[in-house]
Amino acid sequence: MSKDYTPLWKELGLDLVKHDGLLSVLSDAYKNIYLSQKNRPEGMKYFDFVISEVHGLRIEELYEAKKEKRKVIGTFCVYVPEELVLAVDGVFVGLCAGAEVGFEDAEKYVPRNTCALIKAFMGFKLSGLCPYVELTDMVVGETTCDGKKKAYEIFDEITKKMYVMEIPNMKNDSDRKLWLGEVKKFKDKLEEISSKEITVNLLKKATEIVNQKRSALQRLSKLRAYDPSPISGLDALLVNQIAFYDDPVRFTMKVNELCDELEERVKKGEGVVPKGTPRILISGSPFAIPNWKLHAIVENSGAIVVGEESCVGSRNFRELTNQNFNSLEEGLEKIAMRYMGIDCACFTPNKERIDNAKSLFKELKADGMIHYALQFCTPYMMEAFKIEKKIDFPYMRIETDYSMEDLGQLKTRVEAFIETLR
Ligand code: BJ8
Repeated sequence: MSKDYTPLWKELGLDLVKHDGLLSVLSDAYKNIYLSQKNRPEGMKYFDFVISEVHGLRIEELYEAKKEKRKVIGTFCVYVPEELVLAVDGVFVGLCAGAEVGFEDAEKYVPRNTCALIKAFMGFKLSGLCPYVELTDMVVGETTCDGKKKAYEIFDEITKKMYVMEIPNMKNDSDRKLWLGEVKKFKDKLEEISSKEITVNLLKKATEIVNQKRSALQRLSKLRAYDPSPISGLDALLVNQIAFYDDPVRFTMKVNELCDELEERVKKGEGVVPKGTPRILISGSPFAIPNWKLHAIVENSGAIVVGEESCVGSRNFRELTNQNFNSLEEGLEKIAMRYMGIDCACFTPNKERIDNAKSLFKELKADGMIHYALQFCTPYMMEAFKIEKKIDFPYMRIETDYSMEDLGQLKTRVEAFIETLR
């Protein structure tokens, strides 16, 4: 880190001893998994820097933003409309949920058989390890899976900061109407806590910023379709993870710079692996940072990950919000419509996801798909079977969590799958 942030962490009430331990484990993992990769694009240096300052500079930026009376809004799901947060000049951040941290503490509040993502966000908070959650003015949850819904009730008792948006389970006209109402209520809530009014121009500007960010991520995704791929799956995953907490304008600029470099690589036929390396599309539960486990296994087994059909991936950037609106009402409708298009497994029916996964597979010229579900994530575990019956390409199902206990077993299975693709 560029300086000592201990006074800031102390002020935020973090457990300094445990926090030091966490940072040192993270830094070792990053060195082993990321910095050991060969032939990385120069443009990844920015993202390495962001990671090295994930609990440093970015936290200081958020702290400064709060001093300027800007509101920091924490989220756990891609259904929460970022545009509205930016329209009140707020800061939008995805909260820590991707590591096996504080599980013992979490299990005092939720059953052991809860998905790792939920236990992680509870654990990070309960063990005093997430500076982001301490800086938030409001944490926005959503009624997606049952685990999250119930965990948010408990999280509210602990943090007193929760605001929950009701996400319908279906996509009929009445559900869309309900969702539009929720988007409007969220706008009102943001206006209330920030004492700022969202005008049509502010909403347009915010929509443009978010669209530009998603367009940059789309551009990165398209570049991964080349064989050889100019970037590793691990690096592309990292960029997609950082999309949830970096400043959106700076992030977009850096992703576009990275893409310029990758385009040059493509022109020269340069890649991070030899042409013809087996190409894997991963589909399923989200990869909250720093969950790099499956990508590391795949890429250390002689294949390359070329895409993520996931919320930390295509589900986050596939659709832009229609910017052609002339009134606030129309703008809110376009936003509601855009987010209702997301194909999370929490919806029923959810045929779009199968269609989207199939077309992404084709677009990215993948050779095989690995369906990844976090253990106890019923929606994705169930859909894994459904997808298997509807596709005609090589496919394997994996259920895992954040622990390293099943590493050997997973590696054996993944290697065997990759072997069949050669
Ligand atoms: S839109 S995937 S981010 S809900 S992994 S907590 S589903 S039991 S995270 Fe998600 Fe929004 Fe859907 Fe995406 Fe539950 Fe599954 Fe755990 Fe999950």
